[in-house]
Amino acid sequence: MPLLLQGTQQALINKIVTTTTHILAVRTGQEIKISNRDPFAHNIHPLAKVNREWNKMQLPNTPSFSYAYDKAEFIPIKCNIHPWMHGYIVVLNTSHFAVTGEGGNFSLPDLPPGRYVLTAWHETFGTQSREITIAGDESQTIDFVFQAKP
Ligand SMILES: [Cu+2]
Repeated sequence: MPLLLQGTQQALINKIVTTTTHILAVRTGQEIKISNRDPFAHNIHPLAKVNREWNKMQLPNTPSFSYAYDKAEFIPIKCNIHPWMHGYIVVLNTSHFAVTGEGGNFSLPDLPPGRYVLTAWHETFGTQSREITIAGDESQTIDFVFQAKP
């Protein structure tokens, strides 16, 4: 089971393991709220290399705590107690990002006109980038195809 990560403005890491995504994307400096709703302890351990690495024991029925990362980084996160719990915190220098939903769809609403490098990242299949130009009020469909390795 993955570590459940979810969040919007105030991101929340919730360790009850019931959903499909285990990727949390935030901006640099954005607060990530980490809470334990399970009746047992976790040791939350983001494996940062560019940012500071830390781990923290979180007992049941204890208050949530918050953390923000200063630098952009793709940070694997695990629980030191439960080896099946893992996910990623993706810290980005841009506010234009999305985590794909079921079916792999994403949207980037309110992207101002301009030229962009659009990068798709998958934890197993790596990254693909494409230059796009957005003019005016248009909307574009961009498809990325990742090949599963045999
Ligand atoms: Cu755990």
